[in-house]
Amino acid sequence: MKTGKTPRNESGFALITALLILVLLTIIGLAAINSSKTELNIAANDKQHKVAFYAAEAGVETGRAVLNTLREADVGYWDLLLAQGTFTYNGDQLSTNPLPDDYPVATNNPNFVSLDPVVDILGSRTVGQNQDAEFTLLVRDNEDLDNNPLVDTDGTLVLISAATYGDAVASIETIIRYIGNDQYAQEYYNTENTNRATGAVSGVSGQKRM
Ligand SMILES: [Ca+2]
Ligand SMILES: [Ca+2]
Repeated sequence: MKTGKTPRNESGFALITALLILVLLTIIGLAAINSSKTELNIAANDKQHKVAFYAAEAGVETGRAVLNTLREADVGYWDLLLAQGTFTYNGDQLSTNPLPDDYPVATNNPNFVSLDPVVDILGSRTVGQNQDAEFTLLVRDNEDLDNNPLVDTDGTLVLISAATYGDAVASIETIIRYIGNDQYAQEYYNTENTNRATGAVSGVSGQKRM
């Protein structure tokens, strides 16, 4: 048996080099897959939030229509809504509910009442291709200087529409103003938020639509 150093094996060196390249390519591939997954997640979150936002927008339109219709029918209905009183409209018994504990967005005013029971009788709160986005509506009196949050003296209310779609929540707070018999309403978008950190659309504060 021969003793001494074994000569270096060049095919072994090539094998190690090939393995190193293979590991490197695998790492690059995995990083690319990871990056693609992140991009897909961002796109999915963005879509969810956009659907939620437009559902909230639909809620604003519905709330505005319901409030204007009721106001048109009887000037006292808004006060009954604020005070959670029961009244009859077109044969239906209507009444608001207290501010729900599980409302999807924070409100800083306990005078909000839920308009949902009224909307559920007069219309629908689900929207979207598969009716899988849902909005929920709150209403309260604005600060109309009569020291009474249960009585509206200036034809103006605050409406919040919060919509959920998947994990996303979007809310819009608006001012609904009724002037004369014109069914006039004015909206200010002044809140807009989401539970999702990624994919949130930019804020729309200060936008005004007549
Ligand atoms: Ca008032
Ligand atoms: Ca008012």
